[in-house]
Amino acid sequence: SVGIRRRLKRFFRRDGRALIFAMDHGFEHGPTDFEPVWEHVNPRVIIRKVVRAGIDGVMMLPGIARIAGDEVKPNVGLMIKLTSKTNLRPKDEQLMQSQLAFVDDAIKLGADAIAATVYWGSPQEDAMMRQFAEIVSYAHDLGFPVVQFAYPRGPYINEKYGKKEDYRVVMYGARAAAESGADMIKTYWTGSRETFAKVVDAAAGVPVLLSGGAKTENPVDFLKVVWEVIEAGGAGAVVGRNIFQRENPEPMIKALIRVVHRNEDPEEAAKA
Ligand code: FBP
Repeated sequence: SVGIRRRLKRFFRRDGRALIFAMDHGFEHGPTDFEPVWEHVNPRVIIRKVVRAGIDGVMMLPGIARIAGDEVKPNVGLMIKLTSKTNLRPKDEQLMQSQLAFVDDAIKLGADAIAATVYWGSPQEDAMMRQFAEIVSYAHDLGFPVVQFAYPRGPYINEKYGKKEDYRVVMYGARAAAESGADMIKTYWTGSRETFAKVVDAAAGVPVLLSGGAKTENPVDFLKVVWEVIEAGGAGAVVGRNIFQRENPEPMIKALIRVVHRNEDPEEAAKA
């Protein structure tokens, strides 16, 4: 619908690419993720910084939007994620995300897009698929785009492919995300431009964004991955730890913008 298309454009610049800040870690990993730069445990502080630095969009859970939604200026896309899990759960229940709020709640908080995770290959894949179907059907009815964090993980994946970052697994997840109605896909780095290009192809035109991953010691190492993603036809990146675990996130955000939107060489972008 036109509503979905218009709202999607709030995240992407004219080049069709986006740099989005992720901040659901306090719930998903626990507040220890903020210990490297403790003042960033305060969502208002870090969101103000990333917005000032020129980020295109931000992703958060509903409660963080209640606390810090005012910091997200109207020209910045707001993505509200409706599923999560804590790291406190028993290990055999870690392969499931539960719904902690509803599409209506996200809309009331001013969301431009709704986000939800699916662990493809999980023993609870069936429940997660149903959860995603309910979210996507309701959100689409109201004209809201849905972002799927398509994260394949599960015992059979490890047995058959060795690791969840194997491109055959990642592109399978991206394809399943596209086929289940996602308007944007967020997924893992596959290790090379050639393999990531296949992930992009498998998504059949649905924009694919990189999921940041753990902070790299050297910022250039992360910029290089994002550069490869862009060269592979990826639509940008959703980045958490590589931003908020840095004392001053601004240079990293500015460098990421140069790489994502100007295809700038990572070494040059890091120096600028
Ligand atoms: P990062 O850039 O810090 O990796 O954030 C992306 C993200 O998807 C978060 O939204 C989420 O909390 C986290 O990674 C999940 O990571 P995992 O499930 O791999 O521990």
